[in-house]
Amino acid sequence: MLRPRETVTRECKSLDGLWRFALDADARGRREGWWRLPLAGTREVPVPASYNDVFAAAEARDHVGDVWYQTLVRVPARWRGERIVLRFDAATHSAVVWVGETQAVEHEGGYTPFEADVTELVEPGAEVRITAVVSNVLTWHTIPPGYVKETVGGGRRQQVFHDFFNYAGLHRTVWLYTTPRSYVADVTVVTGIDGSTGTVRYEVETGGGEVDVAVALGDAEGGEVARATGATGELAVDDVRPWRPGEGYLYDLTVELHGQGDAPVDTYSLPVGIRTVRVDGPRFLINEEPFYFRGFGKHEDAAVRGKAHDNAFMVHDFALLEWLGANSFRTSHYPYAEEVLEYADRHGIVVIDETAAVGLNSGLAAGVFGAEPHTTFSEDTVNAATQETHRRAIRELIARDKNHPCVVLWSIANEPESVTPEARTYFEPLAAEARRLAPTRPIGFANVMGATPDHDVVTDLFDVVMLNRYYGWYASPGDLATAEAALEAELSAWVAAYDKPIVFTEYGADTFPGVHDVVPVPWSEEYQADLLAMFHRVFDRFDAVVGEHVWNFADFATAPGVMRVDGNKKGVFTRERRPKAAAHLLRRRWRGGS
Ligand code: GCB
Repeated sequence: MLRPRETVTRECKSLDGLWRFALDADARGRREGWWRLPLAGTREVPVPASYNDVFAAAEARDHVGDVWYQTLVRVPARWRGERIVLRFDAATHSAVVWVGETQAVEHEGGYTPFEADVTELVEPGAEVRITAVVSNVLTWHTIPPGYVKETVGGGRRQQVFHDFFNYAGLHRTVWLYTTPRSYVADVTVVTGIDGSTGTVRYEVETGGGEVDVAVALGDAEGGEVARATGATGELAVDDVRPWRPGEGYLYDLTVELHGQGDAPVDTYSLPVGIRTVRVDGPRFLINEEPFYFRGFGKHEDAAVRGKAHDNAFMVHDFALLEWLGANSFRTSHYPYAEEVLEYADRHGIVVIDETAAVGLNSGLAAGVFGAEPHTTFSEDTVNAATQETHRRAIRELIARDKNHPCVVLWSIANEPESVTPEARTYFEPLAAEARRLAPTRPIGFANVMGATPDHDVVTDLFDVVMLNRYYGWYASPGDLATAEAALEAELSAWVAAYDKPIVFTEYGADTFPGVHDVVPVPWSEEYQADLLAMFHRVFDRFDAVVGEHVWNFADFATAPGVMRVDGNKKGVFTRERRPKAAAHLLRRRWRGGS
């Protein structure tokens, strides 16, 4: 799915700003047709933002169900004759959208975009009312899953099976944009390198009528390096300058559609990084060179705005990654804003791109998150309908992110149950689907503690072993000697069982900033640093370990619970991005190479 871009034939109008807003605790709006009139009440909400923390009210923070967003927008008169599209970059977790009185689009899945051709629903020059009802409800059939509990106090509570706050709302930009009536509908590129020659295989999908396709590839200085005609083809680039970690060199693929006249009917322009990715035994190769992941599992999370995309936080987070000497991160536990991937493309930061499939694990759900005891995979819990949603989530992730050079590995789930025959039945077709859709990138999933090679039944379906391990924290807290021995033993078992690269996608310890001790006491800043150093000692003993992603980059909000003090404190930075002692340890390791 193409990101909206301004070109000579296209215009984009962001609808970000303050929208009218209403909580709908009694679920009346859909019945009463709230889209037909201006929303009642005086509340306004910023877009993009999670709505939960912007109002000083528990009814907003803990709301379960529908909320309503509404705005009035004037469609530019000069858009007459154009195709007009309304696009939501994200609505968490599901939405129905009306343009005026007409339902235009609905979508499920809180972290991927959706759009509708609204040409027939708007009048250039006139104002139009756009209304969206957004639900934060998670069920057994959503990704991520959850369920709603009726409480004895009479309220409704959202039970989640994951360790981050269930922020909701319009988290990313809403756009109105134009294309000509005949338009570039999609572009897919696959790049290769052979000696000093780069290749860009491309495929252009068009909509709206018979047109001829022409493509041209320009370098970063604006010079043309290759051109071709036809909806599919391959471009060769002499003396290619590859995209590589630390150097986000991008070419620009301009796609033009031609009709009768001289001027192009439509033009779209796509940044392209030429690079290869491949797994070879235990090595992870980018441009045929071994790559070692240094970085974090992150979250889209900040005070007040919750999960909304924010350019200031984005640039600052990337600056902190650079300060540390990190070269990569994982979009734990959902697809991040497209702005983030584009930034990573331009700056040569490597990304493990994850779906929102977190919480498919009854052990954790009941043990850690207080859910009722249940079986993960069953008719009544995670079932064929959930699997279908999950399949769609994989498709939408790949459709959105397939052209980003920064993405080198798809993670199709975080810590699912992976030790039962049902898990294999569930994951076999999903892994196959990811491979079918994106055969040029390796695939993986983040394996949960306890799913050791003697119990796990799905790792053979994947290319990379991704381990989330909490030795020294959830296992043997305060005893790093025992933790080190256990980690080393488990790692030896993985190396013996699989000839695949191993990336530690999580390891870490909750740390309350400002707590210090002279002996290794959990929650102190010294303990976090000692624990990370212990993991690093063990990693360095194994060639198959090709990456270390600390959990987490920064402290983040979670549901309240006895395991969490004002959120998860495993950040190397606080939620405000102040470094804990461990940040300096990582900087020494990652910048100094020691
Ligand atoms: C995990 C999860 C992550 C949690 C983390 C923790 O294994 O993948 O979402 O936040 O552990 O801190 O417990």
